[in-house]
Amino acid sequence: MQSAKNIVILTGAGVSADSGVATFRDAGGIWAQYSIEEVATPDAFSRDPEKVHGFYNMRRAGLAGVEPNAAHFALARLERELAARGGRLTLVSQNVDDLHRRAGSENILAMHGALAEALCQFCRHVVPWTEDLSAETQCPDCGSARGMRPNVVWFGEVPHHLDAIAMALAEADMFVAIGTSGAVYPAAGLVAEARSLHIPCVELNLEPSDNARLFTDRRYGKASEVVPEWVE
Ligand code: BJW
Repeated sequence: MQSAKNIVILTGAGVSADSGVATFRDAGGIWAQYSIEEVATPDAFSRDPEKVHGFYNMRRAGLAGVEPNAAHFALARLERELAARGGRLTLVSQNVDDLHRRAGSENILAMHGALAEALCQFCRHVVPWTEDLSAETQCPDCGSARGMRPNVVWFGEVPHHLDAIAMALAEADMFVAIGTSGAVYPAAGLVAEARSLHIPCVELNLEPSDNARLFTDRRYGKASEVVPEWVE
């Protein structure tokens, strides 16, 4: 790590677990309590927008009570240290919480969107959003009703910033995945892309992910402990 200058770090729900944010696929995680088909697809939203809004309103409200943990702060510190020695950290986050930003990270590519933003399906305007959404919410830009949705990426939708992620990876001399199960593509495919570029690939997780065998270095434990240790 000390010799790397351009690092791409992919984060998943596990990096926020020690802040009290639920993960998706761990025992008791979000997908054990809610059906993906009922809350996290465009079809679900067309069928029953109030149910989908209820799911995301609950999670958005929950963000007000959580704080970044030592892993988020360590990554923000690493970004500043790399910048000071002429390098760059690109933080590719699958998380829709805003804990990386609140910890001080700046170069964040939020590939699955943001809970604290709303998207108008008619005019594609994205606005910061901290209140509840409902099927009646009007777009503050075009005035349309019934078109506002959480600005998150559902199954079957194309994640954000894919070109920027590919460019950052092409210039990286190290790839790191933190707290992600490796179950969801295209994020789960980044380690294979990184390996094809012959750069070191590090997994930091509570336990081996689905992709663990693809990494050249692995460290297991809670993100709030393992990440600061790795950054030191
Ligand atoms: C800790 C810890 C601690 C715990 N410390 N660690 C068949 C094959 C291949 C692909 C597909 C396929 N069928 C369908 C697809 C595509 C589909 C997909 O991948 N499906 C799979 C299920 C198979 N993907 C898509 O649809 C994506 N779009 C797409 O493919 O578009 C086509 C396209 C792509 C590219 C170019 C052109 C076209 C979109 C995926 C959208 C995912 N959306 C969600 C919801 C976001 C909104 C919301 O929050 O509700 O994103 S699903 C959910 O999973 C969320 C997460 O970002 C994502 C990944 O989850 P994550 O972060 O890995 O969490 P967990 O819970 O899975 O894992 C937690 C990890 O933390 C674990 O490893 C724990 O061990 C660890 N952990 N505590 C450290 N304290």
